[in-house]
Amino acid sequence: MNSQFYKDVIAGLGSTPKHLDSKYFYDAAGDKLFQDLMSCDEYYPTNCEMEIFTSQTAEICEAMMGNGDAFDLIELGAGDATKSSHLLRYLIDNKADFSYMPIDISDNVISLLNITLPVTLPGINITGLNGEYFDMLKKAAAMSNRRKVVMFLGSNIGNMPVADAQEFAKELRRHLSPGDMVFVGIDLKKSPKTVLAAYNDSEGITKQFNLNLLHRINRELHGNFNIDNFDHYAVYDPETGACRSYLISLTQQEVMVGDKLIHFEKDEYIFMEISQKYTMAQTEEMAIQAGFKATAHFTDSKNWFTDAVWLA
Ligand code: AVJ
Repeated sequence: MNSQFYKDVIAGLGSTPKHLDSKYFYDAAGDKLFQDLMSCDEYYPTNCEMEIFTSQTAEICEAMMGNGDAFDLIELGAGDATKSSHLLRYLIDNKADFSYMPIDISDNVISLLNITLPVTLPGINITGLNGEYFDMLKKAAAMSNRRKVVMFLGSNIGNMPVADAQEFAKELRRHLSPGDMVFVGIDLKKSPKTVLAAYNDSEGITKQFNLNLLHRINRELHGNFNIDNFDHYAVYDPETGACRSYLISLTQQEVMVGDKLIHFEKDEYIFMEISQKYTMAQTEEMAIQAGFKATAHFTDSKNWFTDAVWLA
């Protein structure tokens, strides 16, 4: 029990207030629940970004291809690559000289992509990398010195508080060279009710998605969480644009994780995840602060979501 997962869980549940890191949502069961979420109507971000990719495929891919020189198309947090598949297909059909390098924290995801993509997208040149974003970005850079286009889709950047996202953008810029490009999907501020419904869906998929992390701790870290003793609670603050989710302890209880005893008061919360929403102006400010030029952005017809092009 000295994995990073174990250390982070013990540190998070040992602090006041308690918190867990949402990057650990994605084991095989979590990947499946997230897929269910993506096909749920109330969870709008996927549909919005899908609309952008299907309605503006050529424009997006032309921006990526630039003057036509070879490039590495690196995707941070690739998931099942459903969304990027639209772009990949166009790039292959148009004889773009690129290799696709999906990076994901889930080894389940990466081994699946390595097997399925060559079948669904014949002719694709794929190298999947399983690990943390910047570790894998360094690995990718060591493998080739071609121009880099880094995709960071699905508002994954929203799972960081604003200051961390800004720091992340700066760090990303430091890993890139002039001419390299970032293509980043960002969820925009909109009706608070619409946002909240996406993170508090009526079918309870988001609830299962959050509770799965407790199941995962039970499975992998010898925990004994009684899942029924926790409820999901989501809030959206239209002022800051932060959507936050919590698990609430329904009783006073003791839980073991490995050999560590964790005490919960009744109504005590575990902070689980932030999904930050931005204004368009804020996204451009972030790009500039990080040393990028925000050269273009693509949006869906409702203006709920943007995919921005940031040039290094
Ligand atoms: C992983 C960023 C796409 O924050 O919207 C979905 C994860 N959490 N529902 C998001 C998530 C709860 C999701 N992303």
